Order: sequence, then C-alpha cells, then structure tokens
Amino acid sequence: MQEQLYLAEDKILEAFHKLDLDHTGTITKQNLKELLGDDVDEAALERIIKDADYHNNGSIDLEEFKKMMQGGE
Ligand SMILES: [Ca+2]
Repeated sequence: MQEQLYLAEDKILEAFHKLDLDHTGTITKQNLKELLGDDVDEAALERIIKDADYHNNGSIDLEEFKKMMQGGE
C-alpha cells in the first residue's frame, strides 16, 4: 500500500517536471502552449489552468498539480 502511494507521487512529480518546461516550479499557460503548440486554443489553456489553480495566481504549482492529479478524494 505504502509503496503504491509513493510510486504515484513519483509519477506525479515526473509529470510535473515535464510540464514545467522552464523549471520555474510552476506550470503556466506559456508552458502548456510551448508543449502543445501555438495552434492550441488559448481559452482551453486558460480553463485547464483555472481548474487546477486553487490559489488563483494564474499558474499551477506542485501542490495544486498534486491535487489535480489525485482528484477530489
Ligand atoms: Ca496557482
């Protein structure tokens, strides 16, 4: 059980670092844009950020990302 939890945490961390292209410790709309390409819908990106942005500061930090990945338990 414990090991499974740890593994999940590890995977989340890995995913977070992949998305945080400029290694600022937060995932921004700009990060997602660079990752997904310029033709992606700006409003869709804003929605993704807003969904996870519990602190309402316009970017997703690790804490917020974890919450998003682990869902509302
Ligand atoms: Ca935030």
